[in-house]
Amino acid sequence: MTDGNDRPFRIPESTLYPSEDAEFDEYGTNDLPQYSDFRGSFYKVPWALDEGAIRDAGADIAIVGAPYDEGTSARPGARFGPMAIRTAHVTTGSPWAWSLQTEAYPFDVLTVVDAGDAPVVPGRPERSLRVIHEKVRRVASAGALPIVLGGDHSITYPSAAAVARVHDPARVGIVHFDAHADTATDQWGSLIGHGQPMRRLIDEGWIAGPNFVQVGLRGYWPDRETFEWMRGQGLRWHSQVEMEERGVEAVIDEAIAQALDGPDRIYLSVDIDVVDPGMAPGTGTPESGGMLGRELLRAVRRIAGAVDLAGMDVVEVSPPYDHAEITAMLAGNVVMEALSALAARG
Ligand SMILES: [Mn+2]
Repeated sequence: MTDGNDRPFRIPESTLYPSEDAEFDEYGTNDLPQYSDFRGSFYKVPWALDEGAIRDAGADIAIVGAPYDEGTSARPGARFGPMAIRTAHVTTGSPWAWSLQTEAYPFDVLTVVDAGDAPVVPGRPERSLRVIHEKVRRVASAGALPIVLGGDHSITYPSAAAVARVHDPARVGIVHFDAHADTATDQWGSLIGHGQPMRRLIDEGWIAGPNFVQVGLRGYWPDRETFEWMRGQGLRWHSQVEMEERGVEAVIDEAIAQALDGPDRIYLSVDIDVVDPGMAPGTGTPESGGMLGRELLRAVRRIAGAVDLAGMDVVEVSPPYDHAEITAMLAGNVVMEALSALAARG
């Protein structure tokens, strides 16, 4: 039987395969899919575990894990955050990634390494924060920009203090994305819970109050007295409602100007709970009515593309409460947007 066109259908023989002999070494680790030959680092970047290795690599950026969640007041699990963020892109990521948003190859333009985790152990919270501080201090001293994967928000206290110590506190402002101000006096008597890090940083003089700028606040905590203390310190904040009324863009531009009113560089702290729990469910203290994921990514691109970063963290990813890696993937993309924006600056 013929339908009037008897041209045969033949799938062409592929010419892409090498000879059988060459097959074993056909792909290098970076050419394989992320899930194949995955060795645990962020986007398969090389490990550089100490200051010497970071210097030898000439690293521009170093990923640091801070697997600590003993400051959590409600739902724990953020100690698994660094592991989850590093593995979230094993299905889709690539060291050859090209950013559609900034038209840059982040890993091509920048030398990015993974410095591993701070040597945190359970049951010794003060020590854990001290070793996180020391790890971040070593990375920053070696000349790399630390991007710290939390961990609960307690880790911003030792991390931002380390960056301020290396760069000079007078030169560093903070833009802090969060549903919560994290400026309470104490948490059931503890000064180092995840509700306190911002007060510690200001009280100890690591960051000047007027250069401490918070974005995304909402919900029912902290209380009036705490906001009065914040006002007394000159701290500036922009609520979620303000972003809804003025637009995210206008608020971010103002936040940048306020953080840099004196300092010349910014430490960027991103609590993933600034994003609506619908888009970031895997977190310790979810708060309804937050930013869209894409709004946060756009804001991070704007900041990393416009100012000199001194350090950055992404915190409060709690994998046991996550679903389908939604939150870990968003946190990984926050890092990728910062890298892409930095790369676009050349
Ligand atoms: Mn927080």
